[in-house]
Amino acid sequence: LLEPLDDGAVEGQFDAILGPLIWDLGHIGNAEELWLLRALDGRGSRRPDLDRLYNPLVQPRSARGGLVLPRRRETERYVDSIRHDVLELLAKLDLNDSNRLLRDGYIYHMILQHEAQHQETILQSLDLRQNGRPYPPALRQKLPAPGVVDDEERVLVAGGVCTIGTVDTGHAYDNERPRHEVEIPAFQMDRFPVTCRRWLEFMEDGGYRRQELWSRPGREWLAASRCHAPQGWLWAGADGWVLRRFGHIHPIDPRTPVQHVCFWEAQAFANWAGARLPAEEQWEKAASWDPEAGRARLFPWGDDPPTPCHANLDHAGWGPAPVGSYPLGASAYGIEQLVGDVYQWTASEFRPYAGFSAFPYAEYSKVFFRRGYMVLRGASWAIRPIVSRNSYRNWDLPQRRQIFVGVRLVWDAH
Ligand code: AVJ
Ligand code: FE
Repeated sequence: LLEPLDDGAVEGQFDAILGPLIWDLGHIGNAEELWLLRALDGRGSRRPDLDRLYNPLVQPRSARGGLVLPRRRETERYVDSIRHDVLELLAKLDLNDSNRLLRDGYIYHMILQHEAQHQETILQSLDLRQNGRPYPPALRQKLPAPGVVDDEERVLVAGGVCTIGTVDTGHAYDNERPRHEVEIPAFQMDRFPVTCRRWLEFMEDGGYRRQELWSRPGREWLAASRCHAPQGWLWAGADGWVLRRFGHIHPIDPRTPVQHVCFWEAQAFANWAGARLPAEEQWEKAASWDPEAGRARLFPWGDDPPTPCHANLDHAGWGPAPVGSYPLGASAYGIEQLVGDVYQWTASEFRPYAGFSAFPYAEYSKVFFRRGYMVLRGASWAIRPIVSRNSYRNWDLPQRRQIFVGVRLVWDAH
């Protein structure tokens, strides 16, 4: 991801809400050292001076641009030498060990997911960047051809008991446990994520001006940010709205899921549509529950890991794919593009499930509970498959829109 960029782009900070790219790179290596060499093998810190610099709780994102960090070459040498030692140690270890960190390969999966999450952060920065050369990889893979669909179709999810969360100990984060039963009354859900076509209709109907559609904090965000379209949408006069993505200008494909809207915008859109944002349990039931088998699936389509036919993941599209592109990725209820394309905002604040216990460290989830973070569900086109599953919980502050997030609505069933 960093290779096409010059040193100035890698070492500089584009935006106060994200650190410089070089911080993410060094932090990826430092986390790998901490867990895969120090915690697993009892080694001492290789560079004690770096541990504080790359500790995210000591250095909030806004402060990272002001740090004196190792330069690019030195950082690359550091992460390469960590990776070298990690692979050497891995060849000697027994993953069936009774050590809970090692069992089922957990700590390796955690560190792989951690790197993928920071790759996504790097992509968020590159997408936000306004000056600088367009980022080169505009499109890497050919996506499946979309079918013709009704982007406002709704699906009924019958009421009843289902399970939420997971018992998986190989990949899932602590916040996805314990698995528990929940009774969820019937509801209707969008078959697809909200498209740019629907979002444009909201804008043309005065969505960003009609105060009654916005919550009080939403109105405050609207007044302070002066936003009147999703991040990256530019008014091009006679050409209407166009999209700036990684510095490239594109026409807006009305069939693609809207992305880069904050929670307050998602909420106003839901009010405009006479709908609501899903509670995270509603989202998970729609994605995972198989009513015939009476059990939860790992992915919407079943238990097999994602392929490029199931979902737009793994940087495949460099943006969301048109709705109707992934019929093979439908959940048991027939709801599509739950995983892949864009995360979806939920109405739920990030909290622990009853019986939560932090593992392997409190700084992953626990310090973020009940701090005003909202839960995002699903997986974006910018995340790796190893971080995509029905029980995965992502979160961010309600005013954030640099994330690859969109909207999916629910309605009462009648
Ligand atoms: C779960 C994506 C919100 O990026 O802040 C990375 C993941 N945690 N390093 C984040 C994470 C520690 C986290 N999110
Ligand atoms: Fe991290």
